[in-house]
Amino acid sequence: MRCEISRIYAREILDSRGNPTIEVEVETSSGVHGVAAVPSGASKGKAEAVELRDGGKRYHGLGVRKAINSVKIIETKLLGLDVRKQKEIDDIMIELDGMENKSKLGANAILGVSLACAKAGALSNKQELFEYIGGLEANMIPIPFFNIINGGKHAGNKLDFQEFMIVPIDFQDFKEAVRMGAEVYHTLKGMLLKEYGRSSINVGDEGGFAPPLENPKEALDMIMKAISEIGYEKSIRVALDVAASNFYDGKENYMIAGEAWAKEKLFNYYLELVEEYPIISLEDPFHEEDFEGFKELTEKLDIQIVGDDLFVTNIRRLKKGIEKKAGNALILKVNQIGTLTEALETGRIAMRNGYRVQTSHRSGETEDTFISDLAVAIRCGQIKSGAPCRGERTAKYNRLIRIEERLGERVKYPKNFFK
Ligand code: 2PG
Ligand code: MG
Repeated sequence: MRCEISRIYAREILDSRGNPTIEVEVETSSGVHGVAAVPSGASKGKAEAVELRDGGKRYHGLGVRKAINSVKIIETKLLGLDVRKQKEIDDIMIELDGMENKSKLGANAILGVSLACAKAGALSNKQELFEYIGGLEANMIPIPFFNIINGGKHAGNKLDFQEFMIVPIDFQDFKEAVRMGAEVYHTLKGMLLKEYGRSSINVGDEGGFAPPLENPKEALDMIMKAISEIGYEKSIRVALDVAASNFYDGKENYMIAGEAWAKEKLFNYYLELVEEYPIISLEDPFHEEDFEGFKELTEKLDIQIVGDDLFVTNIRRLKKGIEKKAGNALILKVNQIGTLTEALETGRIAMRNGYRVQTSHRSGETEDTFISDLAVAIRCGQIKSGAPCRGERTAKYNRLIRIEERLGERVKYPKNFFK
């Protein structure tokens, strides 16, 4: 099949928050179309690659017409290239942009093209996307991290911690993990309704409930109650994304429920939480420049400590973290860095250095399910894609159900990741 890129074009579509985002189509000479839509974060790391937005009145400044224009510029450089030459394609775009943070053409424009090329490449080869990226080894279904209570920048409540997740660690197959997640989600819904009334079952950006709570322990208690009500104490654990940069005052304190907490107080609070609740993973426990804080907590606790804003899927920042022994896991978000090639390389470096990798969505998502295939392709064993609710979140989990079916006998599950 002829695989030369014959056309690249982009359009403005809406993301799950109702903000515009870019969708890119890559067409090849044999008529194959690869389509990819780009997600967008709300609690972004400062060192993330930059999204190009229009400014002005249209869409409150969030329009992506400038990024669409960038795609036109990119098209002129990529026409005629074999769409399967992913690294070459990504390198051309990196060079064309020329900025460390991709602010010239926009990481949203670049990523859209990068992912759409990968999809067109897979279609050209008549392969599933996960096989195309990961080869025959791509057979591990990730453990889902369901974010069932939302706080921080993802909700209108007073919870400072951003994500309260449940993690099925003991399941027969992915379908069952999804069922367990959904059952706890609905049990929790009933309990919140009873305890806090109707307003407590409103949902946040990632489909989790946003109850009128302030204290992280209250949220965890509700989750534990729901887990035990349904009898899953043995097979479900909990995980937090604190997203601490969002309530760091920029000097020395963390503002929690209106009070200034020194770092030591927060540190000790984590020890207490891990003691009291079956927490297996803590993401962004300290602000994004506190490599030292991550290191101390990783030394102290025998659980997964994940760097999100800390590493921003950036090779340079990850290497610094590895050197400083900060954290023991990387969140992998393709739009934090802007090309598939770089994201894969960051993931590889993490794994090579004994760090775990968790593939992740953004709070502003689309129906695109690229990350489901990516998680399987790199065999990272973990994915977080929000609650088992809302189309843009369930799209990812549903794609994994289909991939699992497709893999048949070849399917593998991560063993002994979490106890
Ligand atoms: C996070 C993400 C995704 P956002 O902090 O991990 O859950 O949030 O996309 O808003 O950065
Ligand atoms: Mg995070």
